[in-house]
Amino acid sequence: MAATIPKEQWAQVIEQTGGPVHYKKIPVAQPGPDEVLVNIKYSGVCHTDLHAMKGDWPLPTKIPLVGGHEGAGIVVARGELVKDVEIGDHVGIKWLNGSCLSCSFCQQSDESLCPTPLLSGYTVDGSFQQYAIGKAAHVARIPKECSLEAVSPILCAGLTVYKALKESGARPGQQVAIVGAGGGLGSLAIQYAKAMGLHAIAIDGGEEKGKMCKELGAGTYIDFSTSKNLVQEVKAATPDGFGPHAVLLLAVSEGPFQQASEYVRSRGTIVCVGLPANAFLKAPVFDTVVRMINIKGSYVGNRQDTAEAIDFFRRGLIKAPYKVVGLSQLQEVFDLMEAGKIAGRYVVDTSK
Ligand code: 8ID
Ligand code: ZN
Repeated sequence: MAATIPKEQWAQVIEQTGGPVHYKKIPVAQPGPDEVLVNIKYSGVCHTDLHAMKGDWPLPTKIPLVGGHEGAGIVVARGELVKDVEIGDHVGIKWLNGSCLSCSFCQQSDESLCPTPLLSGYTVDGSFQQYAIGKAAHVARIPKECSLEAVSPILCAGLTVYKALKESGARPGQQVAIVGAGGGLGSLAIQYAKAMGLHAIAIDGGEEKGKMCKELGAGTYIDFSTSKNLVQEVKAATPDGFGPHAVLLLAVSEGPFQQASEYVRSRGTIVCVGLPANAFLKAPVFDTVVRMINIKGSYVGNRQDTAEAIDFFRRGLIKAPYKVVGLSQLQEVFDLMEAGKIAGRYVVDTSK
């Protein structure tokens, strides 16, 4: 057992859908037989956390709710069935907190498709607190050489874009358009794309995000807020003018989901990742058929994808910018996020 586990802790609690978050003291939970208690040190703030607070999706959250699913910390207690996670291990609380491990999806390691998942910061309390519970089978294993603050955004943003790039089928040397490239997922997508030998065409709005995308390694930056002809510009950014082999849709607005089929290359793949509220996908059937366009979704990743995404980070291949603020400032981060003013990721420090 770790030296001291307090009875109470600081947390950010959503008391009603729509928000805001309340910074207050709540009890520390005890892990069940197959669970670990993690002293969360840092947690990235994902746009999903804002969707959860606002009630954007057709899936209700638990209320009251402690959000957060990019929590990096240290195991301080474990249930009696847990054998392969030790007290003192560095682990991550990710979106998929637990799954049944026995349905036909879990059996094939498609855990994110489990019909009875536990979702951190959504259906179970997540990482915007100092002590969070995770199912031992699902906590991400974090090597001790990784900085806990820098690795935290990998636990959702990094994992998700790494998986989406794999799902896109794009091969080294090919072009991938990243829509929403200046956000949390996008900034990491540029880095993973580069590490995987892909050329990134970054699309987002504003000069600050443009500068960041170029610094992260995007060959081209297209500003959707000023572009006169985005479709033309995306195609022109590919050597033969036929458009990118893949498109990662990470934006939190519906427009780009309708537009991607206009610039994706024939036989190319559009991967939907962003989850704007009440949004629908639309593409012309004619183009989809005669240009053999693939349109698919990608949803986080499994435990193996998690280990791989973290290993890219451990090897020093993934360096995306993040800003650290206190957990007490979470509402301010949500306000900036809502206004589209965050370039990269914010990480909250649970000690402040
Ligand atoms: O597993 C999944 N599929 C998964 C995992 C994690 C997150 C999905 N998500 C979802 C989130 O719920 C959210 O809907 O991905 C979306 C992006 O999350 P994020 O990266 O954490 O959000 P952000 O940091 O706010 O970045 C969004 C970016 O989109 C840009 C914004 O400027 C911002 O930089 N953007 C928008 I809004 N409209 C755009 C447009 N028309 C656009 N960029 C280009 N074109
Ligand atoms: Zn997330």
